[in-house]
Amino acid sequence: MMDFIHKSISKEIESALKQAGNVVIITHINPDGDAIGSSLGLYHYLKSAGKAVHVITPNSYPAFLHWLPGNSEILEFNQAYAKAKKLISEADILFHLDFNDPGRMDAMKDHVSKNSKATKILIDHHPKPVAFNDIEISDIRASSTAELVFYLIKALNGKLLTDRTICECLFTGIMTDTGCFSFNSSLPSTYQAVASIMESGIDKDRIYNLVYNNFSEARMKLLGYGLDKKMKVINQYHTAFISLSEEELKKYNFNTGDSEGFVNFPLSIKGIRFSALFLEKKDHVKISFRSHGNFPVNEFSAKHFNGGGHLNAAGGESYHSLDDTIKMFISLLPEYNNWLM
Ligand SMILES: [Mn+2]
Repeated sequence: MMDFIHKSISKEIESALKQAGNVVIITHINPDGDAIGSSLGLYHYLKSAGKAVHVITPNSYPAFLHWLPGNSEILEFNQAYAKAKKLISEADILFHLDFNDPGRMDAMKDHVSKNSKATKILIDHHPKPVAFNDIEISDIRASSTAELVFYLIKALNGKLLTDRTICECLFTGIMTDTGCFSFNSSLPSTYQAVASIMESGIDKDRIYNLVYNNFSEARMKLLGYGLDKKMKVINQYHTAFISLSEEELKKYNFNTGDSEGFVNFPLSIKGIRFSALFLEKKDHVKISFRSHGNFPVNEFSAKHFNGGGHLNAAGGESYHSLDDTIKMFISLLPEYNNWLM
């Protein structure tokens, strides 16, 4: 069994919780399945433990996560600004879930740093967290933050892991952050957690359908268009990418989450080891990177595209035009020849 949660850490969290009345769980901007799943799993656990607890996200998240139990209780900072600010100011504990840098809180960052006296607890699996917490559970070996929350709950009060509501949320986090167990999922600990989660009686197939078979017709057509007309394969560098302009996204009635998973498709071409997706937004280009093997897309993104993330999955941003961004991307590839060959 992995020692994700050291005894001294769970003791510290236990005693912090004992003294706390108000707890707020914060996750990162553009929350994904792990951000929402881990936050709601912890939310339901803390509620069962008798805490006043709230989840706050910096902004909205895709509709395929809206079915999760507790979804309607989540506050979006940019929508419920006054209430969220008050809750953060009054919190005794702030949990920071699934991010390693306070900048990932976006506009909430300043409010948290100026107006919160809470004990700050990090639960995350991204590399090298910035020091902004009092207590840290940070482990890149974990498949997901949801897996770490599972082991934290197990250490605090494992009896509650029979709760189906908690387990549905944690399963969603693990499933989405591993691409249905296709990456970041080579350790027994992940399956030990999932085995225990299955004991709670969750309907895994229902969850899969709610998350993955829930797309609009327009999204499927955008994917088809992206693959057919907008994918470029650069065999020399084992690289492929898709780019979509603001106009193209508009034509397909683009909604948050519609491009989820697009970046993974080029990686299933034989020989392709590096994939990117460029989406033109109003004032920047949003970029996703994926790789097979050792090529560190988090370092690539941090160095050239204002981003970061995991070894094989990272995000980034560019403030150049879409065309210039792509030109820059292509021009960087020779530098990484040794990694990509
Ligand atoms: Mn995650």
